[in-house]
Amino acid sequence: MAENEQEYSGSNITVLEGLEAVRVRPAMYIGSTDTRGLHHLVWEVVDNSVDEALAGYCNRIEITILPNNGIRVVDNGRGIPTDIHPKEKVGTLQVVMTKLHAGGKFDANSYKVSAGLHGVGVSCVNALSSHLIATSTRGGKIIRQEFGKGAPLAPQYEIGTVSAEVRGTTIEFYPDNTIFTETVYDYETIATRAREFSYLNKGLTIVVSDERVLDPADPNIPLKKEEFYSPDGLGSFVEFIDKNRKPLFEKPIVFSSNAGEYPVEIAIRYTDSYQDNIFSFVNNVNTYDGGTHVTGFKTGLTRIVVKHATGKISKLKKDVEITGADVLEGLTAIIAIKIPQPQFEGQTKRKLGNSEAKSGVETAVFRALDEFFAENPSITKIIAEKAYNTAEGRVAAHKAKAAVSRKGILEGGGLPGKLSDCSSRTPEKCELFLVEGDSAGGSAKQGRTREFQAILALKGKILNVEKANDVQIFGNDEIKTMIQSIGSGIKDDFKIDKLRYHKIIIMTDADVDGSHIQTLLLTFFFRYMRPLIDGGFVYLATPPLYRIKSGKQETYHFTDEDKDAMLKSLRDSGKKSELQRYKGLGEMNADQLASTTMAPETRVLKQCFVSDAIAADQIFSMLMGEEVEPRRKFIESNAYKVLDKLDI
Ligand code: 0RA
Repeated sequence: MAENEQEYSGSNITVLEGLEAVRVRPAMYIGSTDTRGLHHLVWEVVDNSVDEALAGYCNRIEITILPNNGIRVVDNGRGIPTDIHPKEKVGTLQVVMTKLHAGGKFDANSYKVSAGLHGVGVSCVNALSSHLIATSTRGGKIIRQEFGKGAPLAPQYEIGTVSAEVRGTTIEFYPDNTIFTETVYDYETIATRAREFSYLNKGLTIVVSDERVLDPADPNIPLKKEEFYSPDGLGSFVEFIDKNRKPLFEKPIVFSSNAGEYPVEIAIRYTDSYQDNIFSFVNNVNTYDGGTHVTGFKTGLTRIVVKHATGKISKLKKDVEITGADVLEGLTAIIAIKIPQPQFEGQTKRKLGNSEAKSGVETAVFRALDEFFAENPSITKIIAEKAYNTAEGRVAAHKAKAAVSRKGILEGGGLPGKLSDCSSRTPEKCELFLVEGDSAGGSAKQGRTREFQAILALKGKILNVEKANDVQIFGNDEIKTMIQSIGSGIKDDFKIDKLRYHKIIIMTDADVDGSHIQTLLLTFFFRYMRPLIDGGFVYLATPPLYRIKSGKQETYHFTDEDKDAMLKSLRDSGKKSELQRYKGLGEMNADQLASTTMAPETRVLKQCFVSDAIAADQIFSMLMGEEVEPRRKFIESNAYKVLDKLDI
């Protein structure tokens, strides 16, 4: 036994050396140590369970948020092997949990889930957890091993026996709060991702529950618990995404095929939207920035729609030609491909690079839809008509755009007269304030630091881009001046190196209209200048809600609690106070606005980013879509919740 223990502690040391690297530079392995990194630990474990499902051994995964913000993931896969690993001479369970990149399966043929930062392995989760308990049920035995900061606390031990058919893995972990800056799990974030997983893996049941808040009537029941299961996968995913839009035909078109050597599954449908919504996945992981599979899809779709549309209704509209952009308008699509060795590109590694995926998907789409269109003439006609209508609109918009372009707006040429620009020409230093209303714009102009702060006052509400076509968008003055001032261009012509300000700060009144304007502007950025949001260039200013004056002392307060506390403390010390509630930015003079909301030393900015593109798309399509009443209600009651959801 003594010998055994010596051997054991020997391997212990090498383990520590391997995982120490993860603890020293956690961001290199999981992206960050904030709330994103914290949730990344969950995906890392669940990815392993989904791998078991992909390999056909698992159909149920349970994710539980535990009372002290630990996580438990249970699956009914094969269980992690617990025999002695031939090379490492310790239990395979320990090897999987402690060897970097040993992660999941050892056979090269399985589809390892690894996109972007995913796939670094469950050992990283172990390294970044103060405590982790791994339990494997296999061969009739339930075997457990516990770890602290990645190091085994003891050898594996048997905790019970079961019949041999019962198999599976349970990983319970507690993120190390000396590593993570945020340690509270968000139920919605986990549930959203679980829903996505269930659509992408039809037949797989994923249960998410939150044991932090239990039913007072029955303490065995968590108040939040959802079960995600989709018998038909991607088609339902499209319906879910489109739930706030009007579809042009009822059932999404779903097909699976081989893209060269890779299996690909695709679902598409058209709606009356002016946007396209393409979501792509490689091995179950969202490729937010697209890549070769998406390029191949677009090319294949354009070719096949043009082939079938021509001759159908071209007699009526023979003078317009359908282009790729016309085929994309109003399209909702999901592309899910499986690639054993995916290559990811770009700064965030969210873009597929494998060149063979392009031609593979293109051919797959062309062939599958060629057959579908031949067999479904009524749907083909709807799609053809939509594409021709869009093409006609585009030709009209081209004239509007050309007018804009001549003035250099899309090229970032001249600057609009309305812009009070800063004097610096170093974009990293420069800030653009988008200010609600001319009067606040005036105060902002007086209060700014001219060197690096530019002011653009916006008149009232800006155009709702969710409900406008390109003709209206390029004809809108507020939007034109914004595009011109920002300088980077839009959509496919967006060039980040032309960006004139690295902080774009939305400054509106702290009321319902103000949050509506924020949402309109964010919708515009999300749809037309998405890299601005992804790159973290967009911010919200937070003006104070109250000013309290007591003698010569003036204080500003951003929440009701804060204001009440101040009033109480003044009252308790027998001082008189005068309370002013700011109804709008315009009530502050230039000095006050500058010191409370604009000066870098004293202001509070909220950085806007979108953590989940599908959730964001739904919120924007709901908020900005056709249905007026639910939207109005939502904005009035929930405006700030919406922003929370977007991680703002
Ligand atoms: C190594 C080898 C095998 C499965 C696993 C690891 C495995 C890891 C995790 C993590 C969470 N759930 C998991 N389920 C399985 C293959 C086992 C075999 O060949 O039987």
